[in-house]
Amino acid sequence: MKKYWLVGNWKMHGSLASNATLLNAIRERQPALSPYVDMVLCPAFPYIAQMASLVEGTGIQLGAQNASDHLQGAYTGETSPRMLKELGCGYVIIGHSERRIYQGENDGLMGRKALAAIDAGLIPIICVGETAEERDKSRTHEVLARQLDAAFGYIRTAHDQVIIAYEPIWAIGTGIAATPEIVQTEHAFLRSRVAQRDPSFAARMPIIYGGSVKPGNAASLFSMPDVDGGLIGSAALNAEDFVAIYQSLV
Ligand code: G2H
Repeated sequence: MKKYWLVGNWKMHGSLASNATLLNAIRERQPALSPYVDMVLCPAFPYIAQMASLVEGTGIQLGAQNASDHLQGAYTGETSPRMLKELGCGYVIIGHSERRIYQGENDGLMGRKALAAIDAGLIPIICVGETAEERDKSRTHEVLARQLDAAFGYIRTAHDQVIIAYEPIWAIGTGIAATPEIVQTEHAFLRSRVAQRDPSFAARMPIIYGGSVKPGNAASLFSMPDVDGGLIGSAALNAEDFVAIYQSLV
């Protein structure tokens, strides 16, 4: 059976109390997880330790929303991927468009962060995606290729593991998801681009979709052959919606 990843990106939401409530509600609705669908929750940094203890023994995995491109040193305010690993994270989101837009992160930094994450033993979830303007100007593939190539300048396909998240910026938090056909086209493009470097790595590389995934559109998006799961934002903050999306994969 095909394996999927369902990643909840909680962004800058939550509190000690609401995190516990949300996790309990998810577990009540989905007490047992499928071996074919990895559920990963990515809370804000201050709650990583809290969530690590709450998910222990549940099968739910933990990820962070960002990490430094360094493993340690004089980098005030930064968080090392090694620290995240020590706290129980298995994954880290790298290069989310909200970090590119609001924190000025660029392709080169994204590549270095992906490498540091890998070196710390984390699986980077590398986000790529075009703006509405870039799509309108037929520049989508140029942009995706540039973002992907920057990251793969650092990734050693012989032994590293990464997940690519296709997140078209025009679909993020807008309520308007990309159509399944657009998602399939772009995922196939991303896979073919990586195949130019290493065909067997590309064939096994998970590519997940993010951008306004909801219970109503999840099944059709996930039915596409090159879609290996989802990166869920606002719907991940609602247990009923998140579990409904999970159940569309099992
Ligand atoms: C895209 C996604 C999660 P949303 O950012 O990364 O958020 O599902 O709210 O569009």
